[in-house]
Amino acid sequence: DSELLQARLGRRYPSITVVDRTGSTNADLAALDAPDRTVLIAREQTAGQGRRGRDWSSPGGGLYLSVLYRPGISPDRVPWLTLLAGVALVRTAASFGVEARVKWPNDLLIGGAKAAGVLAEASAPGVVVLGIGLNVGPLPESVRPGPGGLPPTSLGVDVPVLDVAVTLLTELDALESAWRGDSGDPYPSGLLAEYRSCCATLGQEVRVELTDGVLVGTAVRLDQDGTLVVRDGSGREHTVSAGDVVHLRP
Ligand code: BT5
Repeated sequence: DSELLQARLGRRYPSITVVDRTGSTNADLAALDAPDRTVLIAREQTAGQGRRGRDWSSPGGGLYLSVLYRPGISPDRVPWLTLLAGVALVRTAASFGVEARVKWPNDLLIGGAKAAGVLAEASAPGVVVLGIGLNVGPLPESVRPGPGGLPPTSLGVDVPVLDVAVTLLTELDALESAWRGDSGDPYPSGLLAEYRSCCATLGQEVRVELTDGVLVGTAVRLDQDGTLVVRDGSGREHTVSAGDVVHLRP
């Protein structure tokens, strides 16, 4: 499998490993001193991680993929990797005939339910591990939302998981190379426009759980650095870089 994928993706990714099962592809890559764009794919995870200590259910039939990037991504640009992955996921779903949108910052929504999640972690200075979990085939009963979570769904296509991986890695490469390329443009305006067009959060009334309270308002735009700008009832604008966003009108 690994060699087949390597052949299909050429030199875009120097090292691609496919395993049947592991704990967490993000944790595995973070523990390696691996070169830029090393890819690890698992067909199943036993300890899949979501954000903030949450779990990612990872039964067989889904795609669990991590890419290690180094060096040259400054910490303030890391949030963009999450947004890039969201756009790559929307493009991938579209290529299999499925219309999907992104709930800011990291959930892939199909019909209002969550089909994929993204976890970008700075594992060492200058090293970022980008993890993507995507439900591909029929969803087992064991996949359940956590407290307050979105209902889960799946791409729902009868396609080999590794074919989906090839499309996703190809889209990710196209987006990430353009973004990280030597144009020196700190503001990826084309990407911002594409993100806007596939973002389900913008224009919505949202409720945001912040560490120091709750913010209710309208998600009006994304800043150039990828943060969400929410306008509250009194017209004041707040930037939200972390925190859990809930759509009030699904
Ligand atoms: C995420 O966290 O959405 C990030 C998920 C990243 C998973 C990938 S798989 C490859 C790599 N290796 C890892 O160990 N992780 C990455 P968050 O936004 O915190 O969402 C977690 C919540 O999503 C859970 O609390 C559940 O409510 C829900 N959930 C868990 N598993 C799910 C699934 N398979 N499908 C849909 N929703 C799920």
